[in-house]
Amino acid sequence: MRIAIVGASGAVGQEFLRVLDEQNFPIDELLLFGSSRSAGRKYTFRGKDIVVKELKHNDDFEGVDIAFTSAGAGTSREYASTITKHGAIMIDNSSAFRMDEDVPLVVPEVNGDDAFNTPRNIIANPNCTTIQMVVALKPLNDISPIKRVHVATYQAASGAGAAAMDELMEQHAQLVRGEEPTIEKFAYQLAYNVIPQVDVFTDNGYTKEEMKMYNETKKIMHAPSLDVSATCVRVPVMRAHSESIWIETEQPISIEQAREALSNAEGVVVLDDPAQKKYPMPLDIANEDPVYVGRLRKDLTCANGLSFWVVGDQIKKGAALNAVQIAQYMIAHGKKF
Ligand code: 2RA
Repeated sequence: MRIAIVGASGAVGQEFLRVLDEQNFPIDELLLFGSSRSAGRKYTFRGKDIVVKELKHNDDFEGVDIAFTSAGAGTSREYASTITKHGAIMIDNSSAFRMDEDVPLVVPEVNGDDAFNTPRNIIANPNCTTIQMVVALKPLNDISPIKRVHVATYQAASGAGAAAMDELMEQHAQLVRGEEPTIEKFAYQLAYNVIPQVDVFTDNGYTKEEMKMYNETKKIMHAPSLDVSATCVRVPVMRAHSESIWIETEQPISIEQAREALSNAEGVVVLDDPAQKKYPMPLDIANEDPVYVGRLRKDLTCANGLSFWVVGDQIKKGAALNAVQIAQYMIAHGKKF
């Protein structure tokens, strides 16, 4: 297969290189694209050096089977037709097309079959916070439909990209040296702080990040009446997002039922032994593939309520890995590239 990565120098682009290799993805030729700034950089994949080409409106995507794109919504919008016009499937990590009716929004463990309905040759990869949440919601929703979700996120610097991760490290170093911290990527100093804002505010008082969780969950789970109220918070963690989730289901679900369903669910690992102080934490889950669930308990405020804690690597399952798994799902279910 001929595979392209667009945005190859970014945090997610670099993760694509690692994940494609780890997953032993079948690749005859890998093409890397980026902005004029990253064009000319060289990355090694399976022992071969590949030079990043500048993304341009030309025929570079002729013969490409799948293009994994992660270069921002503006770039995705501008280059979608250039990328797909010769038949390539574009699996896009940006927010550009997620809510378009003719673009499927896919998490393979939840709605993998939607990936086969691609009138525009585009498949959207959901936002990282939504991906890890719906992977955990699906097995519970299969027992009894979820009526509503409350969620508070604890989002790592990685969600804002490689430069944001550098900024967090640099802030710590600057503070230790007694210097003023550099603040460019976040609204405030993130080191030794938490910031209750991810992305910009919308008119209803929620941020765009919070509204992504609201809208994307409905689309992925085919549940237009499933409402999600989210508070998204940036925390001084390098990599892997955490989420505290409360759900209300139509029928009560016992802890035993929930634990069994989550333990058997694809892509989920239950790590939940309070007596042994065992629960998932971002420091341990960074670089892991599955979504981890712990702190499973009844919600004391709601007869049909459950509460639990979910941690997933934002760059992996929240971005590159989910996109690669979409392609793997399609291949496993008969798609010929
Ligand atoms: C963040 N959700 O964590 C974003 C990245 N897609 O900032």
